[in-house]
Amino acid sequence: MFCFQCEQTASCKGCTVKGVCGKLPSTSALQDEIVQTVKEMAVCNHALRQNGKKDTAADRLTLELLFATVTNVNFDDNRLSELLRQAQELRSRLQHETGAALPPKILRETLDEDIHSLRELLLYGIKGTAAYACHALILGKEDDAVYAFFAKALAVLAQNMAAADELLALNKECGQINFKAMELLDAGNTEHFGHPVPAAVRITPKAGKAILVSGHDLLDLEELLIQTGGKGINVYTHGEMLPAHGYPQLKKYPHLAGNYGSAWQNQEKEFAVFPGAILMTTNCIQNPISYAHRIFTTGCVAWNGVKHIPDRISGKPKDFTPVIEAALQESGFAADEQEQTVLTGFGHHAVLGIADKVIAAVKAGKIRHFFLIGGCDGAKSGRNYYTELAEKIPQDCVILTLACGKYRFHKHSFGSIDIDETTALPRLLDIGQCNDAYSAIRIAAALAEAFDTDVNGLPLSLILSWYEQKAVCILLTLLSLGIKNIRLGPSLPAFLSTNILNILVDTFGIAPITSPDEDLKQILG
Ligand code: SF4
Ligand code: SF3
Repeated sequence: MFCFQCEQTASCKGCTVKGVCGKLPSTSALQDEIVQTVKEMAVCNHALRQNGKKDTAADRLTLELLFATVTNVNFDDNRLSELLRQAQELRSRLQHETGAALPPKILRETLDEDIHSLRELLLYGIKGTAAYACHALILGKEDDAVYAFFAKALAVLAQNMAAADELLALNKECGQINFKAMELLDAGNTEHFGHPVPAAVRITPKAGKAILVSGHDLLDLEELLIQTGGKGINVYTHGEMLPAHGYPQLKKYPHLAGNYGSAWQNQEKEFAVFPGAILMTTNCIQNPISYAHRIFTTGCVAWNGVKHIPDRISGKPKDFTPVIEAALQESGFAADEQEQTVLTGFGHHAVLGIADKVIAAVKAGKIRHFFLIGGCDGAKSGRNYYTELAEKIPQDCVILTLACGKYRFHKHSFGSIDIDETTALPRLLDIGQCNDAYSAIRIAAALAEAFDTDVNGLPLSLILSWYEQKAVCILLTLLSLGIKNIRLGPSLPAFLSTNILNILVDTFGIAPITSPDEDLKQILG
């Protein structure tokens, strides 16, 4: 096997024996075959589109297939084999309909290093975008521009013809399309669950039976909340599900009791002692050795041998009865722990609602600088940088967070800034999940307009931590918007060649993180 699509890849080069994530060679081979078949499907799909036709089944299956190959999503060879079978069937049908010729498979070893680097950057950007588009589709939002780009770009990747310029342009377009996908998801989430409002979220357990819900899928959470109503079960969020507490249509459930644990890489320890059932709605899942009997997967996420809750049929809710029964069989929490809370819910609607006050505070010198510390968490020790940085940021600066990297420091007390006589602005504002990078961009664009500048002219620094392919597509979006001087860590992607990295540094000023003191000195002077 060979895989170097995520930040924890072995020796910062590539996983060749077994994935650091736990991916087995058999799983890796199935995922490679799925990606190859998706590219071949795209050759036919693109040909079909050039003839003015479309195939909705192919467009939608493309999202699902790619999402299944994202890091920490699907480790179940049986489910992957079934997905591969569906992909092959669809490819054959499309090939028959279009008469498109399938190009020979490209061998990695035969590619120029820089071309390979740009192709992988594009593929991972597309995978991340597919994940967001998949979430949006679940909420009834889709856009043909996304599907048309996937067909075009994946058809290019099926062949070894594109030069560096074309691949660079496609990477930029991928960033733009991912913005569209995140916008669709934002519309799906906010139309369905309301605009997030600032909310204090309990992070200590309450006495009683318990279900822990992880991942990004808010509709799964809502259906579970409805089905657990009146059953004496408290529902807790985990990881990327934390921002759910800000949505009016989710926070209204009294048994949405709080948030438990921290980021994904600590789950083996934290899930082992959680006294209830666990539901994984998306990545990141790890090997559930000691709690396999009480963890469930649903949607795109799967683990060999773990019970999977089937998809909705004809719009009917999923049936979470097995999760509820498992929770009732476990002991639950014996007693209430003393209440502690963290804040979330600072999406674009909430922040822009007080934009005038924030702008006035910046002009009056009460807020010196904004730091967006966004992105994924992971197991590497270098990630302590983000904790130290957050702690060292001066008191007159505001920290914005999104995605699961915030678990390193969001329980610390950062205080607030009195921006006028009546408003104390918390110094740490959690915007939401990784896909809420859309919200961060909306906030930055509105501030830029108010200050009559562009985002690069704002007192704002983006300090990102990456782990998997969703972070790659967000990075492409930021670059496609012309955002410069992003600091990236904890290590740079293994799939970027020296030359491609140099292009990113020269064009966009991307810089690796150094030390919190050094970076703060450079940013604040
Ligand atoms: Fe290795 Fe990451 Fe690929 Fe898993 S997803 S096999 S850890 S590079
Ligand atoms: Fe985290 Fe997996 Fe990326 Fe959505 S849950 S941010 S790593």
